[in-house]
Amino acid sequence: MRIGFDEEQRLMIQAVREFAQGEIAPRAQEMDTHAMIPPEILDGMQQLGLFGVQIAPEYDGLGIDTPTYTAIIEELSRACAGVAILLSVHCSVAAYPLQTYGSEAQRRRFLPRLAAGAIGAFSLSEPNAGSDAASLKTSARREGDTYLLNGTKVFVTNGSLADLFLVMARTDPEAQPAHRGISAFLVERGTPGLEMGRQEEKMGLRASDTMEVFFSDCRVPAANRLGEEGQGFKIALRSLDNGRIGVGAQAIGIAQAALDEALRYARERQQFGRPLVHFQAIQWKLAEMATQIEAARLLVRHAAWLKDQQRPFTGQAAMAKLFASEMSTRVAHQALQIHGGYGYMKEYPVERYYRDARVTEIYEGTSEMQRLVIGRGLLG
Ligand code: COS
Repeated sequence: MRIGFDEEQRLMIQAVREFAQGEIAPRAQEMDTHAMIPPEILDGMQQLGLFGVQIAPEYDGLGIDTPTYTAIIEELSRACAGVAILLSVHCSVAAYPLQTYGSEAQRRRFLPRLAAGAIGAFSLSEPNAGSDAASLKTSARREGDTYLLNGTKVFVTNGSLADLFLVMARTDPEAQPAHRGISAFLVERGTPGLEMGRQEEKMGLRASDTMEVFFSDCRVPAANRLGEEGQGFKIALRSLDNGRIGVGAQAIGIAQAALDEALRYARERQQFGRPLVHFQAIQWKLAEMATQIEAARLLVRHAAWLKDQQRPFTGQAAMAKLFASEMSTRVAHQALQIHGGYGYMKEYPVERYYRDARVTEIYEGTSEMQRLVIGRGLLG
């Protein structure tokens, strides 16, 4: 595996860093308070080509490699983890499965739109199907050259903004095992019967929108089925493998921001007549945080590299996501501790990093599910 980036990759990452620090970071607190991402930020992302960052050039994307993509997600996340997950979901679990499993006609129809800034979403979880995703109940009944979708999806990231939803629904209720009865569909915003439910009020990651989505006799053309009937669960799991690389990168960005703030604060804050950084107890905390971040970064980049080499990456993506997310929570915890009482106040950003980090241990597969995937890999 090559570590480091060439000139072109570095320039792209630098451009995203400048945008993230110049335009996103100053508004991160406001986005957290008001639970929204201002349209100017989405416009800026569009101008940088970020919505097409991993889409192949023949479909109007930038076709950027996955390690560089992880660095981009990290830079966005350092500024605002909610903006980072908007892009990660769009790229990893919407555009990627479309590019990987879509017919040429589907790719030509949808990918240039996604590359130009139409936003993608992924709808798998249901009120009673979370970790046990194969037990989902949303149905897709074939009627002529259409399918009729009925059911409820929850925790849909980008729900209120998305133009295209990748939806997993059951086409064969009798299939054994049950996952072989699940198929994947591309559902466009505006399709009658696709309705938005409530916007979730979250502890963290508040800039990112998380919606309930209802399908009530939602008629979708058969031409919008992604892959074969019964292939939907595999498409979902493969998309999540990819998504876990993005969430790992997001977790690293949050941790890096927490470390940056802890370092800045520890240099300024004087106690017992000296800046905090002069105390070895604080230096050790900072050293531990930096080491953990670096380890997570290498795991994420390695999983990304394996994916680009067309080699199996399920286990490595699970390891990267598991380690990076738990690391991010620990690092944000220590950054808050270094801030003492001020860390608990809204005036400083560390309390936001602490809230934002926590969900990375939960979504796109909990830490327990990552351990299960890794364990199964070990057992063959
Ligand atoms: N990529 C593609 N296919 C995969 C896969 C992967 N990473 N992992 C498993 N599969 C296939 C298997 O080969 C199997 O297919 P066949 O029966 O045709 O051989 C099928 O998927 C089912 O595999 P398995 O029996 O291992 O599935 P389980 O129901 O036991 O579930 C876990 C496996 C728990 C790992 C899976 O359900 C999971 O990842 N759950 C978490 C879901 C999640 O992340 N939810 C959050 C979503 S964010 S909206």
